[in-house]
Amino acid sequence: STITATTLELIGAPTDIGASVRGAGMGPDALRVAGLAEALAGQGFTVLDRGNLAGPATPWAPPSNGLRHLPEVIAWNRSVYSAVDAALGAQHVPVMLGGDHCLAIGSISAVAWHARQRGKKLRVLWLDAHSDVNTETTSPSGNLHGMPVSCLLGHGPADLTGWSGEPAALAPDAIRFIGIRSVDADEKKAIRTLGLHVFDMRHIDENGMRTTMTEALQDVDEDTHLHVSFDLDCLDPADAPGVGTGVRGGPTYREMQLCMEMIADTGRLGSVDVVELNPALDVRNQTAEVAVELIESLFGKSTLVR
Ligand code: B3U
Ligand code: MN
Ligand code: MN
Repeated sequence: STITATTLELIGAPTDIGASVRGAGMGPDALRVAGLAEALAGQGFTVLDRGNLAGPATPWAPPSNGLRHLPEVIAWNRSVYSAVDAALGAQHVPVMLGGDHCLAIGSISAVAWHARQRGKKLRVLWLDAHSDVNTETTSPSGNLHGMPVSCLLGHGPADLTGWSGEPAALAPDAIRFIGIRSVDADEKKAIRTLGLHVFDMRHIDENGMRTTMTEALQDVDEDTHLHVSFDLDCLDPADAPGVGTGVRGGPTYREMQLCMEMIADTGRLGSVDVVELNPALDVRNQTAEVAVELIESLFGKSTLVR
């Protein structure tokens, strides 16, 4: 697999600016404490830990015009965009350590720009309990971590769309949602209207993770840049309690391991987000440790021989 010759860049984005619960800003360091860099280096990768990006503090202000902390969310995403852009420009694989999921706007916008430059098709796997496809008019909370998909599809606030150089960073059929089980009423409408490909928990329960991932990875080929946006609340809270908005009934540790292994098997993984880890709510850093083990599998630990 081509991935073995790869340099990985860990990019910390320590903020809870788009979240509904505080604490995700401690995510990058919790992943470091759990040994992420050492684990990946142990797999034979060159790992560059770029440290943590800087950005504005979280004011914890109420929403304004349906959006909380919009200027600060823009500032953090600008930093994420330039760090991910630089990593991809150096032919490295960026691993953005959140932070909350609003940061995927900057991350995936940079990925979309580079994929287009390289003449690659982009496939995004959105591993999440939530569909994150609210807008400022539909969001029940105003929290931007519930809106990144809309922004990437070109339907968010003007200041958070168009960053990839196109009106939409993603076409609706470039994204696959896995593990979804908490969708607001207006999000359901958006999913139907846009024709988004959602593999929800019922689908996984009825068909199993193996079939689900075979479907989600269909048409991924040598011309595909694969991006994984891993919201840790995708996992069942029994395995991953350290998240701000856990939802019962998610994939188990074992199911998620298979999900990651099947992604690794494609050999097309080009960029990753690891978001919504909330150490303030975790139990002895267990969720960070689970995340490290799953990321090891995502980068091929169980299958590559060296
Ligand atoms: N859909 C709700 C809840 C939510 C979305 N993402 C997370 N929570 N983590 C919202 O606020 O948009
Ligand atoms: Mn999310
Ligand atoms: Mn979520």
